[in-house]
Amino acid sequence: MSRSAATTTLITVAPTGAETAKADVPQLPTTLDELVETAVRCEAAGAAVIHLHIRDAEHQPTLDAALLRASVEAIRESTDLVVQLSTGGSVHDPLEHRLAVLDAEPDSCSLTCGTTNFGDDVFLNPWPFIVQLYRQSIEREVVPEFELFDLGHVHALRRLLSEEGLPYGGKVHVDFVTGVPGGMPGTPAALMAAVALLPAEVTSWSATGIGRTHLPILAAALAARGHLRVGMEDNLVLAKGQQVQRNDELVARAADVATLLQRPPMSTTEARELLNIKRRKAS
Ligand code: KMH
Ligand code: ZN
Repeated sequence: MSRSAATTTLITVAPTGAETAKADVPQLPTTLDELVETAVRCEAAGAAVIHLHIRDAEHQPTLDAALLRASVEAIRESTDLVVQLSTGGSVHDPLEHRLAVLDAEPDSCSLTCGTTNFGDDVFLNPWPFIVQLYRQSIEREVVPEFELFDLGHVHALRRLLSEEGLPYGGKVHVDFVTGVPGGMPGTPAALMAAVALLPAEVTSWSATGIGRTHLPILAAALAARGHLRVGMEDNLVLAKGQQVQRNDELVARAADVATLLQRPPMSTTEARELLNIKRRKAS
């Protein structure tokens, strides 16, 4: 019998991000070999989607076109994970470089629905950029994941869908990124307020909490029939005094909690159906 999205959990792993320095956290996967090994381990632990930021030879965030393409291809060759490239990059990346990310032909891309304060920095997402990236994702047949850092972003998503129509594939998947200093707090109350405002077109949602908000948001999302994003982009601490050593530790814990709550991890095939991902890998 096939399982439904209501009885399973989509787990996305965000293994690297753009904010943590390799020098501070040497176990952060930054090289292509480390990323592939991480992807393989996380798939085995229950992840179905990988949200990818890449680093250059000096471990600095980069949107280098060749490296992006090589990373997508290498992960595709070694796993069946849905490969989602970040179009958020780092707060220092120019908008035109972020638009060019889709040239690497990922399965999915992140698409943040508004500008947000990001610690002491600003994560810039002006409306014309959002529309341009959205139109480009439709043209390139890439499924966007709408990243919402604040209640205003929920409303911007409503406007985007009503003015521009449905995304490629027709499914609307949202990820709430909570607990960023400058965005919505990582509390169950804030998450539930945001969920309540989602437009009717949304077909699935997941949530992540930055840092210490990670576990409360994981529990709240599962309780409210949402899906999960975990990973070292968002959280570097497994428990008090215990640093995360590998991303699959976070995936395995999320899978355990989800299974305990009778919603075990979704397979990659089920995730592809949920998100209506175009098959790009030669089978
Ligand atoms: N690194 C943040 C500035 C995304 O991946 O689309 C943006 C971010 C969102 O991580
Ligand atoms: Zn990201």
